[in-house]
Amino acid sequence: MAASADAGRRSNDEFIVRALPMMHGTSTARDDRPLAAEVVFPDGAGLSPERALARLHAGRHELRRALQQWPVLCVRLGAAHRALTGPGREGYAGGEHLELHKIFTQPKLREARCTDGVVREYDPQLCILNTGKVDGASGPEAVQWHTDDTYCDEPARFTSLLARAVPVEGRGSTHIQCMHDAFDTLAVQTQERLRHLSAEHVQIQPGHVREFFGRWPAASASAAAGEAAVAEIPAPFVHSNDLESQHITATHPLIRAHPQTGREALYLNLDRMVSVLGLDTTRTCSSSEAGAKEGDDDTSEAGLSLLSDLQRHADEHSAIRRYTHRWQRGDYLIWDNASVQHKAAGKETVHDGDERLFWQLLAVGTRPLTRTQWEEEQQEQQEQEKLQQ
Ligand SMILES: O=C(O)CCC(=O)C(=O)O
Repeated sequence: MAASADAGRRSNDEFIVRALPMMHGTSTARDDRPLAAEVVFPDGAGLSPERALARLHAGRHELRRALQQWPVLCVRLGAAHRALTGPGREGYAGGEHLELHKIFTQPKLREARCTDGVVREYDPQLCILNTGKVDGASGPEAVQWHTDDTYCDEPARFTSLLARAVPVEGRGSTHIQCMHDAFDTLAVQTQERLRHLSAEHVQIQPGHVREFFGRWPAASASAAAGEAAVAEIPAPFVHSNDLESQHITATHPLIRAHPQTGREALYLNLDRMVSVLGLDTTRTCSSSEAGAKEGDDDTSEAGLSLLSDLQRHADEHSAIRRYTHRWQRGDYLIWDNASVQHKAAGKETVHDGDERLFWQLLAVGTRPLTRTQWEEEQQEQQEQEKLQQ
């Protein structure tokens, strides 16, 4: 399949990949490329779902390259998705989502510590989450900036959402921002100090009880499908209210190198981070962007205040690129968790009675590395390759 292209737009006979406009932050010194692109079918309205998937599958190498170029990619399935998930096909399993996800990446099994204390992985068919439901009483979840799956040792490289129901007129958007820009716009001395810090992430913050297991069948598109799904959940996964004692934890650098390019990014998820490690050895970590103060006795509080300041820096700096995704039903949106943070626009952007429902899948990732570790790993790989020649 021949692909012809310029920097912002690539096309072949079967689909077109083109850049999407950003909302803010188009003028960073290092990088002003758009964050997001969309994949559209020139003859979309009449396309069958099978044909759409076959085309994407045939163009998978081009699509994977596009995902390296843009950290956010949206496939506009439109009518093809409606046909796939219309009457009689609204079941829980989400096979089409999984099929699409595999065109781009390798699905990651979700991990949880179960009621018997053992950490287990889920079958991908069972790890499709319904997220972002709006029923008038509750707003969309995830309204603060975050990165997914950070409590795992090897957090998900990508997250994808398939939009099954969306509010009309673009309400209930998802915001995405570039964490390479967030790093680049810090003072050089602050960057250097942060390179020596790491943070502890927990699945469940003390005091939070999340109903993981109860959530998916309850929010499933049809009650019958939900019940069938419950019946399929293996016994150890049965929901427990005692999740606080069952959390998974991981420690990751505050500044991570992108696994492919090595480019550094701020790695923040205030929803899961509970402490900063290494602060006492970098006591001069003070600046307007990084608030831990020299001589601060309480490193725990100083750590949390540092994290808040860094997040505020990411949220407020005008040179940080941001993209707002205005959902259309049938959108498959995939983003690179090593490059961006995301959040739901929030309740104020939706109306009572709006429906907003996504399936979510994760992708296999690797342990986040500092730039130094990344360079060492690259060197080792090159030496291995030389030995094998
Ligand atoms: O509902 C949204 O817009 C965002 C969902 C989200 O945060 C997630 O899938 O991790």
